[in-house]
Amino acid sequence: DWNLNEYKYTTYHPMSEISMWMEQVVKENPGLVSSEVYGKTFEGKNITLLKIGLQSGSKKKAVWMDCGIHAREWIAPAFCQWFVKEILRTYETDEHLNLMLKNVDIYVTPVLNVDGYEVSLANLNGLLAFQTRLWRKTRSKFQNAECDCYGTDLNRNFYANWGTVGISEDCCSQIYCGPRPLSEVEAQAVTDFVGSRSADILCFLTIHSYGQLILVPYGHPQIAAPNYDELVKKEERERERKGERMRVGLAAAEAIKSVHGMNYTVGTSPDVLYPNSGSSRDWARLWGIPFSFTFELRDKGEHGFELPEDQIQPACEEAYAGAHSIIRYVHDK
Ligand code: ING
Ligand code: ZN
Repeated sequence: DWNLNEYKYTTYHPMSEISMWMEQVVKENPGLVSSEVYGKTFEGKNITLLKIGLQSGSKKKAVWMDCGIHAREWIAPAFCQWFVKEILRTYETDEHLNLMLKNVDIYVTPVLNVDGYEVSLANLNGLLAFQTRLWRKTRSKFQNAECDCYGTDLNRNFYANWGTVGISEDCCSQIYCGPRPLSEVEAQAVTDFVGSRSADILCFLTIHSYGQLILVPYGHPQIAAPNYDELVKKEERERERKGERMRVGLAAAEAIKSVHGMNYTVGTSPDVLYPNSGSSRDWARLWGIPFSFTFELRDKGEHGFELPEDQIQPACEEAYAGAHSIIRYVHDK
């Protein structure tokens, strides 16, 4: 027997501990937190989310956050846990947060790519070769595929200009987009859950590392979905560059900076780095969710994916401020 006060948020945890943590969060916070298994991974493991919200008479809106879509980005699952912990710590005294939890349910998936995360984490116990620490993709392997490599890049596998730019068709590549859109059950699970509730979802936040970025749609330089008018696209692209989503992102970056002085860059991925297609962020936006952002947490490359544990706390503190700023905006709007 243990209680949540004993959980250490400033170390990285294997999936078994994160699962126990989720169970305990639900157990210690009945009426505020529930959990739901909304899919299974390729290897048949549960994909679990926590739903955080207070009972209220009215019909509720929702906010989505997923972490750990890429296996090696350990700070992301650590952040999802921190984010939940902070809400639990403050919701009774923070009046505005309390109000938000009456109007909005927050869905948090601490680890989406469970199979990949376990491969990357297994290195902790010295079970696997060093290289697996930097595993990124899922662990899928398709029968009759003429390929010896495992895994698809989940963030290239969504139904958003799938297979067009910033991808590889080589199944050994880190950015392999998969044999078809939604070939990955993990991407399908998010698509089903979010897609069926999209009318209620105010914002979609997907958490990665590293780079200290807040990315707005779209990752595709010229959105080219079927039936999508070219002129509308061009105008929409311009609007995205200057518009409300950019301003909300910039406000989040300001909030982040105010915590530990760290600079986050805001923009579309083609503007900030390079274009990509098939991301969950683009899919959510195309599906009609008004606000959709990718966070790339610390750092800017010094440690990269192997962010030291002594940076978990400051990285999470500032990212909490950024996420809170966005959620507050979409709620108050
Ligand atoms: N980055 C994301 C990726 O899927 C991204 C998002 C795309 C960033 C394109 C910049 C440019 O590649 C990571 N770190 O996974
Ligand atoms: Zn990533």
